[in-house]
Amino acid sequence: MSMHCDQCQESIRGTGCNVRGVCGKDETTARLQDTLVYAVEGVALVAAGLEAPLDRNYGQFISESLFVTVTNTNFDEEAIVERIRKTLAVRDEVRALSGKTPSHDAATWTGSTRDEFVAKAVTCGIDSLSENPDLRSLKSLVLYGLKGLAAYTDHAAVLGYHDDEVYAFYVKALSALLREMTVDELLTLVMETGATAVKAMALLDRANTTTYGNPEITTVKTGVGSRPGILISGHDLRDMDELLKQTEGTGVDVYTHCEMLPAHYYPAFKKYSHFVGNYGSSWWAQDREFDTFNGPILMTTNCIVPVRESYRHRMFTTGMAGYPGLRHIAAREAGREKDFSQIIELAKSCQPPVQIENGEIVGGFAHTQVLALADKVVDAVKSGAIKRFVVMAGCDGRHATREYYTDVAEALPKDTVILTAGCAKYRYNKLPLGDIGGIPRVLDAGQCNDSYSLAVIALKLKEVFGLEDINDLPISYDIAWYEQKAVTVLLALLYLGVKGIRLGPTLPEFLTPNIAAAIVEKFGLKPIGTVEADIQAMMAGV
Ligand code: SF4
Ligand code: SF3
Repeated sequence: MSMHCDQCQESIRGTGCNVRGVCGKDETTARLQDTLVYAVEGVALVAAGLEAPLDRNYGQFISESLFVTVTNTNFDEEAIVERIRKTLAVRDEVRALSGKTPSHDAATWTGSTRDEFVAKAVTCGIDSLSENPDLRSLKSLVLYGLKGLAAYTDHAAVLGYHDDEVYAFYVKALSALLREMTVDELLTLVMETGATAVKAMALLDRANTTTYGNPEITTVKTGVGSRPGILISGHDLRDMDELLKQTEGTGVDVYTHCEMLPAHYYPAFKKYSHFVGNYGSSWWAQDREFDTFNGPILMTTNCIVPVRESYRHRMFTTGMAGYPGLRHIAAREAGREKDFSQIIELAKSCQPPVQIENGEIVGGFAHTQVLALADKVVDAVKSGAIKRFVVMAGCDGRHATREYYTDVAEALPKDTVILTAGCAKYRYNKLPLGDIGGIPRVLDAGQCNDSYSLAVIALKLKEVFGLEDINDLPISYDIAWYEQKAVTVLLALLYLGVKGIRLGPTLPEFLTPNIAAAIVEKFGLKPIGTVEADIQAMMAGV
């Protein structure tokens, strides 16, 4: 048995991961995830036969199942086996509702044991998408875009927000992956994935801001207090909300890690005095940082790295996240909050965190906050005080090549402003880059889930400056990617007509030379180069 996974930037160059994932995913888990994706495609295939729109519960279920397969989200064989079983049951339910049985195996295959599901993957992994490498490459681009999309729609659904058009697109696109398609058909589907990504990101933005308020400019402390703490990571704001409520008055503090940092920017959360600050940095440094944190850690989504023995007993997962041997906080029962009491009890018996830094991070520049400063920003552009904006959003990762982003941030001329979102910011968000007339030179909109803000800001500036084309704005894009949500954001930007995006540290392994060349030609997408050459080109608007 072997595996084949190429969905993230750290995939082994030339072959993809085929013995064990660089992320730590083993063959069995990789196989099970392939089978889960195939089971979800089966749901979509039978749902295509429904007369009525897909019920929202099924839309949410599809989102959850795909989210499980996003890089670094779920490594737990047992949880994935159970999810495949449930997905097959959902498929059969939807098939019965439609009254039609498509002749494709995805609509009818059965199985119930781990071994059957592992064996099934031999015929339904990514290699089965097409025998033609270019077609397989385009199908992979759609599939990975859908996985990122699923994370967004799951987060929105958790807050009670749904978009039936997005759910309908899952049915259309996932079932399309099961049939032969031409390059042109697939290119159209890629663009539709980008269009749907914009809708899903807008939905999530509405869900977050309606529920928790509009992010505000906030200074977040990176030092620690003297009480025991709980560290919460991942992207799920409802978990954040309920953890803060349940820890209030218990003598336990709450700290954010990695992509949970932007929770500090929301009015609904910043009001808590025991919400102390952010501990540590990016996801890939978690093994060191979780070690010194001393208290329990709650992982609400990706990114989990292989768990060290030293903190295994105090690490928990919830939602779609999972890791073998860790305790998992169960889903909410109808009308009730999740129960975090065992984490809180454990925290009370732990030592306070060891301080590893003692500074501040400023963020909260989501679209409403930046647009509130629009006059100031526009004046700064008109007066020449701001020459250029550089969007450096996306993901962080382990490889030393990502020092490029630190070097770019440091070397950019002082009259440039960096717009960011996602964990990519940890490469430069603690540098003393200063401000321009009171406007910080790094404007952090929030999580990767908030990348929509950057699109709204660009579209608003286009309107304010009376421009016809978004590409006439003094904005360059120097994006870092790692997992599939970044693929989704990239497709959204391409759909919005943004040209000349730099993407790094490398172009996706899953793009064949032909497909990469086609995308480069059509959208002007380019791999990053040297720091000096890229800055020079960006400042020249190239
Ligand atoms: Fe490899 Fe990335 Fe797949 Fe993990 S998610 S197995 S690192 S390609
Ligand atoms: Fe980061 Fe995993 Fe992508 Fe949310 S936490 S941006 S990599």
